[in-house]
Amino acid sequence: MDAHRTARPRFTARGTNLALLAALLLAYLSGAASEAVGAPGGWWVTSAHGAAALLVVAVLPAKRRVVVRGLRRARATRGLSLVLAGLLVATLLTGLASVTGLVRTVASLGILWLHVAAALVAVPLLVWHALARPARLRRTDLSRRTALRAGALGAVSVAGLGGSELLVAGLGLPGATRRFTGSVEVPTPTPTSWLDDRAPAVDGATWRLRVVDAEGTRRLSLAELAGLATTRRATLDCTSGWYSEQEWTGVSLATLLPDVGTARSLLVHSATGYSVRLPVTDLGGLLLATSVAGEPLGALHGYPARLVAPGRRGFWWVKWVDRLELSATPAWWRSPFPLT
Ligand SMILES: Nc1nc2c(c(=O)[nH]1)N[C@H]1C(S)=C(S)[C@@H](COP(=O)(O)O)O[C@H]1N2
Ligand SMILES: [Mo]
Repeated sequence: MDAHRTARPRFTARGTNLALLAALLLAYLSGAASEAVGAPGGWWVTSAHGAAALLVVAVLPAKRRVVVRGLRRARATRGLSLVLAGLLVATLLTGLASVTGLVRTVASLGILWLHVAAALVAVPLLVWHALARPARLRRTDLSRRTALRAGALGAVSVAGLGGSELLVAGLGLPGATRRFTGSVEVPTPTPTSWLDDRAPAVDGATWRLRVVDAEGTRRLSLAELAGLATTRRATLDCTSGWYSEQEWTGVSLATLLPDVGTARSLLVHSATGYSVRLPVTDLGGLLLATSVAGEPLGALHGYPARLVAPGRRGFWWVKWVDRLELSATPAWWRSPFPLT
């Protein structure tokens, strides 16, 4: 028996594929979580996403060798694999463009919007690819050695992230001014709507807000709301990659709904059918705004009333609110992302 084995490469193809899969999983999970965080305390979530992206990059040279060998095999589905590779490279490049701030739009689409879009389109291909070319886990994969290697890679990517942030700041790149969510400041909010829901025509004189609590339903006019108004500074930060800090004037929901009783959540409903559900413990921080920067809300921004949810991402800031309803339903009943 030959005791001498040929020198093994630092990473086997199987090890490379598993490492890349693990890094991508981390990148996807932290990326999805990054879309949900809005309060500054969530900075570590977006930082983890940056570190996961660097992990992916660290595995790429090894993966390139696996790909070059794989392509020689001329499989019928090779085109699909190349499309997947293209989408993932596009995801990395748009991420890099966002971090450096060097490219902010492509064909008038925001760079973070493109980043998320490319990542999402890649998901079905990624699932197919991982199932069609399975790299099976072995017992020995869960060894101390793998754990040490993974830990070292993790430490290197966290250091790399710190280094890249310093570089972006040191070079004075435009990306240095982005918010911890990655969003870029705009002077006024950009009209943004899901599923193309549109401003309904509203006559401010006859419009009424329906407020539903344990006592029943009340109907409040714009004049009645104006009588209770206060002003607060808050940042609207859209997951498509822009943010704007403004003075919002409106009624605190704690004033509108002083007695929550046994209710657990508040449904904030739009005339368009869009809605979100928030925990009642949030009421004190929420505002039903009727003005922004001293002017009544524009039709595209929610006239006559919209939710202001400081510390939450833009999709919570329901526009064209027509009904506030306390209920016993738990707040998590709705997904953290708007699916309706
Ligand atoms: N009714 C309704 N409210 C909505 C939306 C929507 O599509 N419909 N989009 C949300 C999203 S994703 C964002 S970022 C903000 C954008 O507010 P703006 O249009 O005033 O900039 O509104 C939120 N409120
Ligand atoms: Mo948004």
